[in-house]
Amino acid sequence: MELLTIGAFARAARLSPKALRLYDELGLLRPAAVDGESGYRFYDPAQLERARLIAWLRRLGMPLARVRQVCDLEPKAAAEQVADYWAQVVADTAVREQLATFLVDYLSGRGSAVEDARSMAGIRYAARSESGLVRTSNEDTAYAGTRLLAVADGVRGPGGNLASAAAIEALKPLEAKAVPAGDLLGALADAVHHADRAIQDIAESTLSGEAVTTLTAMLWSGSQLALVHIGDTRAYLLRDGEIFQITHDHTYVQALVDEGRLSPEEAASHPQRSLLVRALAGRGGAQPDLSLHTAAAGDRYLLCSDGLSTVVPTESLRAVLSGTGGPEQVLDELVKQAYAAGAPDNVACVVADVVTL
Ligand SMILES: [Mn+2]
Repeated sequence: MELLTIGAFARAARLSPKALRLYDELGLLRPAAVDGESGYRFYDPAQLERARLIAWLRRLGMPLARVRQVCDLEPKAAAEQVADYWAQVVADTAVREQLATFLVDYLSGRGSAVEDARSMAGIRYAARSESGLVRTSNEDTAYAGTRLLAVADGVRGPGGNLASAAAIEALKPLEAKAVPAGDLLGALADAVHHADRAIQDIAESTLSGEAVTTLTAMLWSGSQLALVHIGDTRAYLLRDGEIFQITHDHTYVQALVDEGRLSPEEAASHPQRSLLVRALAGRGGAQPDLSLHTAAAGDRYLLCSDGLSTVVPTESLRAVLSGTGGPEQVLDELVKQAYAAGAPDNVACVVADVVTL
């Protein structure tokens, strides 16, 4: 067996001798032999594969302790470990991305507080939840108050209606006193955590052990509004005659659309379209989307359950929201259109207008 010097081995592995010395010190890759007098390290060419694997895992950002584990595994188990590690990185990055977005919004919104106070004074709002024409029970809950708007769609089953009601109950304490703009997202995130705990209690009291709900809610502080969203309930903004969906459905079909494997039209009629990939299910670790928005006088917001958005096309929503009537009249018209389309599911909606006094 011909041993390689550290320099030759480093060149063959496309690593620096410094990296190899580090791997030796960390116990990741011991030289095959060390000269007793000079201390020179020698390597077996058969060690190249392990050296390269260590280098790749380090480039991936994997911590040393985990690199050591992976290197000692059979290829198949090692592949699973790398996949697990990467899934964790992606999840962590998504959380950090939200935090970064929040900080950018928050810091850029700071200077305009005085102007905001002039341009916006409050909201006018209305909320409604109806069973629809087919369902005999209503698992949807809708709520609107001076600072809080929310809809929740409980997944069918014994705990569904309790879960949607509990999710919104957990948010209501936020109405009691004004939350400073800088605390909006934190306050909402805490409330969602409480909601998840309450849903856990409900789940434990049902026969199936399950209680699941979506939640889409807004909390206001002056012209700043924080949006929390999990599941397939939605929030829309009508601004200057245009409609924007400002939430992203956490559904299996939306994920397929995002990956380019399904068109939005195909998704709309897909048999699995209501399958949720994220929801509040009382299992801890819920991952709602959180975002901060700046409202302007004249904005109109709609929060709704899929019982509305599935049967009334977005263009029709835009047309109704563009009407000159107040929130109650808009709700009348939205519900009317859902019923005209057969109202196969429960319908919950909240409409809020941003007004100057
Ligand atoms: Mn529904």
